[in-house]
Amino acid sequence: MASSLKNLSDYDINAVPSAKGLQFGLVVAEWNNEITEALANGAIDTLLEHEVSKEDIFIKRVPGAFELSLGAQFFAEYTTVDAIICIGCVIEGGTPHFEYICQGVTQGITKVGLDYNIPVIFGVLTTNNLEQAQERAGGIHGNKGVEAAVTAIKMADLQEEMMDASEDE
Ligand code: DLZ
Repeated sequence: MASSLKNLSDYDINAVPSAKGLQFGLVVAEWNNEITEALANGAIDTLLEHEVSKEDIFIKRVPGAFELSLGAQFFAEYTTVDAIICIGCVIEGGTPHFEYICQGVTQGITKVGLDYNIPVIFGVLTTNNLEQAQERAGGIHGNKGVEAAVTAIKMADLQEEMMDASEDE
């Protein structure tokens, strides 16, 4: 069971609730855009497969992964989306830049979700090289954008369920 969860790209479509009527914001980093666009397409296709209407998917681009948190915060602050998917790809170089960006975006995305009480999903690849990124953006390790979308749907559904339950109390 645990191993079946390692690659959500091969997930059981029936185990994911319908996302009909929900709205999703995608923040996509432009750095390594060959990878991030493949991830974004994976996420969009997955949302559509789960009955999200095209009009309910909002896409905004930011320069790099470091800007994803603020992009997510703009969605949380200025829109009515039910969940936000952050898509990026940070590839390790020869300087400590990699660590700073990864740390910044991880903490930033977590903070927006907690501050705004909204699912903010970490669809960011952090890889040693371009090949590893390609393997996870539609290659042998699946498409992590698909996994991010599945996670977003599940979290939005969970939030709805818990909000409904609290209103019934
Ligand atoms: C500067 C930089 C570097 C070196 N590498 C990446 C990367 O691999 N992936 C990515 O998304 N962004 C990178 N950036 C840009 C930063 O995320 C950010 O856009 C700039 O530092 C400006 O704040």
